[in-house]
Amino acid sequence: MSKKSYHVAVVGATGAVGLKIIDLLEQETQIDIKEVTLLSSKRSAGKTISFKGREITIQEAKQTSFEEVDIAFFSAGGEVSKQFVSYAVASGAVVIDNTSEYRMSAEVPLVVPEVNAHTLTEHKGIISVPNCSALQMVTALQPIRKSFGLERIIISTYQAVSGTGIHAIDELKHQAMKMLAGEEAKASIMPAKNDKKHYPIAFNVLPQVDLFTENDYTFEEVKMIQETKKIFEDPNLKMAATCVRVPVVTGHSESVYIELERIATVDEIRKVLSSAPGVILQDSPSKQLYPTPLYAAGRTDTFVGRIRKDPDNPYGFHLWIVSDNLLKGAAWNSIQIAVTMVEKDII
Ligand code: NAP
Ligand code: 3JN
Repeated sequence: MSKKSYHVAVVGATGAVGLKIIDLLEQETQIDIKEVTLLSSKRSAGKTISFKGREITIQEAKQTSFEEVDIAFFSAGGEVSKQFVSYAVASGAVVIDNTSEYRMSAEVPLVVPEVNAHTLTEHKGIISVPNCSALQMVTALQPIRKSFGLERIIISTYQAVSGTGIHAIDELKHQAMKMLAGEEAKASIMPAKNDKKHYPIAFNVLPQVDLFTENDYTFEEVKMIQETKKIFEDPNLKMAATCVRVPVVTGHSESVYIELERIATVDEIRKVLSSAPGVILQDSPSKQLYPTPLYAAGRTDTFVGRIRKDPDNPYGFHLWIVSDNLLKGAAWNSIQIAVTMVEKDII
């Protein structure tokens, strides 16, 4: 059988996620890429990005950009997906969308390959990539859930600024330099680009990721809860989230409390995690071994440590989960989806 080759498009090619997708596509050996189309807004059209030794000119995304495209990666925000995804699908492309635009649609698989690759066969042209904070959490919890059942999750996140995009990284660095020089640090992005007030993120911690919803949870918290229930196919799962922004460039960290359905020991949990796909156990208090975002940044796995039994609940455990929010949290998960679909011959 002759190997298929694919025309791939990246929408949001100049962004924090898009640039990682391009990096990973360059290294990818499972997908035979015959052509790459790089798309952005008018602002970046005409600039070039190097791909496998060729300079590729970025084009402004248009309804007609997807003719002949087989796989289209979208990471340019929900509005851009809303504007162009239907045209990409109508042109025959499979869309792998990093935005929240279609995640909760019943006909759109919301996929983390380590957890629910089986749902890919149900796709109707669009596959959604979950929110990064939900994504790394479900990757780490799936093996525990499979072995011991899962009743409840209570999570607090410590999210890196790159989750807000390339300009937020610049804001953190700029503020840090200003503050170290004893100058005033202006804030114009954090905690949420479209909110009324902005606070410095350098040398600070902000208990707000995205805008607030009507019930005082933020959209990030709501997305985490809804998406986790969809991925685990468990509407009865009890879950609450507090999402917090910290002055870290890359790598989201999460303090996670879980209540299991069956009693387990810490050693049993370590054992299931040590052989779980996409998970690396880093849990040895006597050696001060635990995951940190600086270590996780640039790696595609999800790291788990600080596993402890709850002192008051025999079904309760505490964990610390860290992953690169731009890789497993977005770009790497997108590539894994494409590779899985190529392997299953459904693309
Ligand atoms: P970013 O660094 O700000 O990049 C935004 C990208 O979108 C840039 O390439 C920008 O192009 C492009 N863009 C903006 N307006 C556009 C338009 N009208 N038409 C075409 N392209 C346009 O943001 P990011 O961090 O990469 O994130 C982008 C999106 O990905 C987010 O809004 C979110 O929906 C999604 N995301 C998902 C996750 C996840 O959890 N899975 C994580 C991060 C991000 P220009 O250079 O022309 O401005
Ligand atoms: O802030 C973070 O750390 C993750 C941000 C994700 C994000 C940012 C803007 C828009 C999303 C997302 O993927 O949930 C969206 C979106 O809703 O598309």
